Amino acid sequence: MYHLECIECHKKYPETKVIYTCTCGGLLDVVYDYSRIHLTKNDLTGPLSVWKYRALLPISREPVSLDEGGTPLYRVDRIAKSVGLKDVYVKHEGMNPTGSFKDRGMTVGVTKALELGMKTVACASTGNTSASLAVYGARAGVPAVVLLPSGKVALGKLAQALMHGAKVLSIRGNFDDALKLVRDLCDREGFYLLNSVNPYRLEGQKTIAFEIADQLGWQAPDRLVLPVGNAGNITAIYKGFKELKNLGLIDSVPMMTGIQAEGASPIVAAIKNNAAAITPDSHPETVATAIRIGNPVNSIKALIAIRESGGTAETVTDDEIIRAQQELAYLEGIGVEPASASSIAGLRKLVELGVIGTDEKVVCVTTGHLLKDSEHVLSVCPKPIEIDATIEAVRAAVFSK
Ligand code: AN7
Repeated sequence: MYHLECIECHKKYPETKVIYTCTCGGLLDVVYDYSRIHLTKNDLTGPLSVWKYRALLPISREPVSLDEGGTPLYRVDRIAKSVGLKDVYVKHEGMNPTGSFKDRGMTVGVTKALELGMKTVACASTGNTSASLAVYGARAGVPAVVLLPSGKVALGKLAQALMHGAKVLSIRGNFDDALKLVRDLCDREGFYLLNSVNPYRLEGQKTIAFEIADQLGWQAPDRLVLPVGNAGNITAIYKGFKELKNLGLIDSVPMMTGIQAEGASPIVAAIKNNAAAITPDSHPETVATAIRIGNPVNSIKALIAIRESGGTAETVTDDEIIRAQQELAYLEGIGVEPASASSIAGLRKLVELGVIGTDEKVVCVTTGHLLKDSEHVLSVCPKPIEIDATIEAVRAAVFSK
């Protein structure tokens, strides 16, 4: 029903082969025989979840699952008004079991690890991938090894990786260094690599597209806006929408619009310079530590997704990210981590620049939950007002300016 295929030289590999990139160095895709997949809207009734779309997932065994997916799509009229649009939605991926979209990839990826008979799973991570891998490793009963950039991982994410029993290694280097090391480690030790270079992980993440179309009544929005780090998610979501279009379930694919932090923006630079490939950034820096990535492994796929769909890419500053995070929190009651807020910051900037038209229906993906990074919250919000335990002090404080 499916195989792995290089996006550069189109060499094919059987789905039973443990391989992450082609012998030519190209990225791999999972390619299905779509002529054998007959899926209609009537087959897709019932509650949302990753495994609702099983006909389009490369797994035959019982999944390792914690009921991932099924995240809310909120209409956000106050944000829409604030940025000058009419039709804006937030797909809040922070509502997944571990608080980020990574769970969609991990339920598929860790299940694939079991199918392939792998004994240990591993990843490098800016935080969320490690939290998710630790949790799904625990659920599967398979040991997990995670490599993190020392001192640059939000505490909530680190806490998850530790509590769920992963072997946590803190690397004196950045995410890009950690990814290089874990790829080497997996090659040497036969561990299963679950970074987004693994095409099976992206298969899980493409279900974000399926759910959005499903929630909008089998329609694609005009535009999808999301944060970009290692560029797996933008690639995966684009593939998801394309598959729905191939199957005749939707008529169009949204303009894929990637947002990066100004201090870590190689994909935006490549789009603006019309370059065939990115120039890696050796010193990425941003308050949004989740996307503090200078050499995105899926950049070639992401450039294709953005260009083919007629989308774009834009940077936002750390201050713009924090403002967007606060706005989403107090205007709409949606709590997201800084990286996720970059989608809202990017939306505002692209409307101001006239790139996003005022009649567009836009979905912003918020990738991770507010509670992932509470240290950051305490550093940008006013402190609690500490007072004596008397009603006079309470009343004075309540009405203080
Ligand atoms: C909240 O956890 O790369 O462009 O190692 O945690 O698919 O990489 C996290 C990425 C956006 C970027 N938002 O997604 C990791 C990691 C949040 C994230 C991204 C991440 P990709």
